[in-house]
Amino acid sequence: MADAVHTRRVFSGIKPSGGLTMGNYLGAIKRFVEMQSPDTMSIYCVVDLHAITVWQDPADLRHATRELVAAYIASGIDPDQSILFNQSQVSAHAELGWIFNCVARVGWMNRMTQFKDKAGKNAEKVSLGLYAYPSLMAADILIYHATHVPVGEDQKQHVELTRDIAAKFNHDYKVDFFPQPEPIIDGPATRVMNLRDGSKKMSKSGVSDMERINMTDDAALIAKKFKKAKSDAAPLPESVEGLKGRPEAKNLVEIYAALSDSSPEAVIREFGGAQWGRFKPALADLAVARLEPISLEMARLMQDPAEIDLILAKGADKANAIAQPILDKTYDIVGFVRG
Ligand code: AQP
Repeated sequence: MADAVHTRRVFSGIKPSGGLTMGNYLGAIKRFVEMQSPDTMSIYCVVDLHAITVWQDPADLRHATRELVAAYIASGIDPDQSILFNQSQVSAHAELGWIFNCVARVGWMNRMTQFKDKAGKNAEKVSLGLYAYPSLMAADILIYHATHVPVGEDQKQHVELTRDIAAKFNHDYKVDFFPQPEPIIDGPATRVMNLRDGSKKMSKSGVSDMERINMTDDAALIAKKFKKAKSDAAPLPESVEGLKGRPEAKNLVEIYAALSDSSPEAVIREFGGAQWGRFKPALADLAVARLEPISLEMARLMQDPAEIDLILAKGADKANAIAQPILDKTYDIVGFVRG
């Protein structure tokens, strides 16, 4: 299914399940932008079907969907170069998702750590959709025959499951139809941690607003959150090895490295031995310099929701044009009769 011009197909998505965090930006969007290139077909999705695996107020979901599109564009995703759309407008995702529900095994789903984390002690009460989420994610990727999937560390297991589903489908139907997509997990911020607890991931749905930087936070709030971010009593170490066993310090150094397009080694070269009173304000200034232009542009784009909806509709047309033939072929392979 290789495209004549594009040597690789990149797919990734983000849930419109609340305000975007700096974790989503550094772990995903920033890297999506870096992967746009003339030899790449890049397909970036607002995965609204995934968002409703946890209850979303309809008005909030519409707002979060448009705001996520605004964030993609404000960060540098070009809707003329990349295909940008929301998942629910391309029904092939859900249709292939059902077929994959019948390919994936319950035992595989039971091993998904993200489900365990999100369901917690409440596993009996969460939606069936949350449990089946990884097979829909496999469909999101494979409905485009995507070859590369840039994600944060937390999604690695789901991309591995996608590979298992593709292999089992090909094996069961004796075809060589779905490719084995590669997760792309690189850069210094593949897992940005919670600012108040370095053992937990920074999430949109985290309980306290102080534990995350939102893409819409203003300069004063960003400075306040970094000032109050948990650190420890020691100054910054003289080498990156010294970050071992210091999760909060490691996280702040990695955030600085990602925001400055450098590496933890370079940050330690500059700040090794510094006290938090020097490092935290420098980190806050850097975050404001990097994030404020994006949030201002997001606010500007959000003033014209009709334009955002038009971008999504055009993107959905392009996505449908790729997805539908792959779904048709899948239906033929499975044995569905169509008139
Ligand atoms: N803290 C993070 N560090 C690095 N990458 C992250 N991603 C999410 N959080 C971090 C990456 O962002 C992409 C989109 O994620 P998602 O919104 O689809 O789902 P998620 O991983 O469940 O994100 P959240 O923020 O934790 O959402 P909620 O709280 O609603 O469940 C993925 O590539 C993810 O790796």
